[in-house]
Amino acid sequence: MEKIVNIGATELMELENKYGAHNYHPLPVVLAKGEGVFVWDVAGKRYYDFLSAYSAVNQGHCHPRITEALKQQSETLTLTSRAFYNDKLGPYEKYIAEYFGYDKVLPMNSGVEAVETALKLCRKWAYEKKGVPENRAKIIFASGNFHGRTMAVISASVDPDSRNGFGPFMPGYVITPYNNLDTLEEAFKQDHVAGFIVEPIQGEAGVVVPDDGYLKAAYDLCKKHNALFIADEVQTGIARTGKLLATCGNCSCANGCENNPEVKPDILILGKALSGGVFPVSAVLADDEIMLCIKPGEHGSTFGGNPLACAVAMAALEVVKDEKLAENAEKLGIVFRARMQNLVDSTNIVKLVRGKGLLNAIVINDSEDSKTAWNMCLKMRDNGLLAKPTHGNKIRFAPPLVMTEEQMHECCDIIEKSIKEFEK
Ligand code: IF1
Repeated sequence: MEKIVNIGATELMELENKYGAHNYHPLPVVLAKGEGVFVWDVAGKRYYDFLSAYSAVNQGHCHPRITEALKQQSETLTLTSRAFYNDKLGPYEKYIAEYFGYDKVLPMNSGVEAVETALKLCRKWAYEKKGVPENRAKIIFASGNFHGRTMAVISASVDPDSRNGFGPFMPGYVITPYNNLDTLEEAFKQDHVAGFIVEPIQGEAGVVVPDDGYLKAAYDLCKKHNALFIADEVQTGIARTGKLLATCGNCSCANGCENNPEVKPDILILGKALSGGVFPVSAVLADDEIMLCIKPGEHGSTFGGNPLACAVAMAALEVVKDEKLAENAEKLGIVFRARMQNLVDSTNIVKLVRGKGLLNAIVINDSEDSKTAWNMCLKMRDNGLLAKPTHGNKIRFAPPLVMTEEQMHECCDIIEKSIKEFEK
């Protein structure tokens, strides 16, 4: 077998195309290194990363404290399985449970596994505590959702790319419009509703921010109907939207916003930045009344709660607090949206900017099937900044949260210059 060394970008892209499944359509750039807010391609060209691996790299690429935890633990003990206890799991579980203000955590790996775990937990709670008759539990989803790629989760999708050709689908789901309390209330009138699962901001849908008060009112509806409010904060959580969690109230995160929540989800789902993007670490948090509905042998994962993940996740969460990343995301988000609003006001090519903290998107004044957003991303790449279009006419901007204000202005200059070339 031939060993491949030192080959260029074109050959590397051809290798992926020839030997990898065609389940993605990447922007043509081949990355070889990352540090903080920057990534470098194989030719050594530097870019600002405005995707952050879909918000997994909130702490910045290769954060030294996180990689140090990885190095140390990787030389000590990486995996025991849950057949035995390990010396990192308990301390990590205490740390993360207290960090987010819950009795218990159930550790998993990928985001979608944590979503599946939450759905199973919700059903189990409905049968054990709410008294729903066996196999009759219903879970309400919001239209436009993205919760991952497994069968149970795509069954709740309305996106044809996610669904078509993968049926039959999971029963027991109700899909209602996002950000609509009337239809949600209507959905709750059905029998045997176990819970409602929602993204506080819909990422994949193009960074759709619901009206103020929507989450609280949805939470209140859950309480009124004795159903669980499940927050998928895989993308919005861990400081991305300017607060530790997007469901938090307007408290100071560094001081523990769990004491003053806007909404305290009955089940909280976290992933992505829980490891700072080092490898898949996800978690489901809930209080005893719910979490203890799952008994030994009823759910699990070979890798969930492994000591390496525990060490990495603990370091990643410490960085978020110590470096005040929520506060920085809040501050820079205001700068970013003001700069983009200038662009909306001064050109005819950007329709609007929306988002919270450093989870933002612009909508291009062109149709969903146009190539404009894609071509803008190519132009930004040439100018040293990486972002990805979504749904044809939107561009998501989500840099690592360790950016400085000066860097943010430099980035906005790049975005402005690149986009202005497309003026009509
Ligand atoms: C891909 C989008 C982002 C998520 C929420 C669960 C998961 C995700 C709210 C599953 C994953 C991803 C996966 C990624 C693209 C990406 C994405 F564009 F599709 F919508 F982030 F914006 N809940 N989001 O956003 O987590 O199992 O992937 O760890 O390539 O599919 P996972």
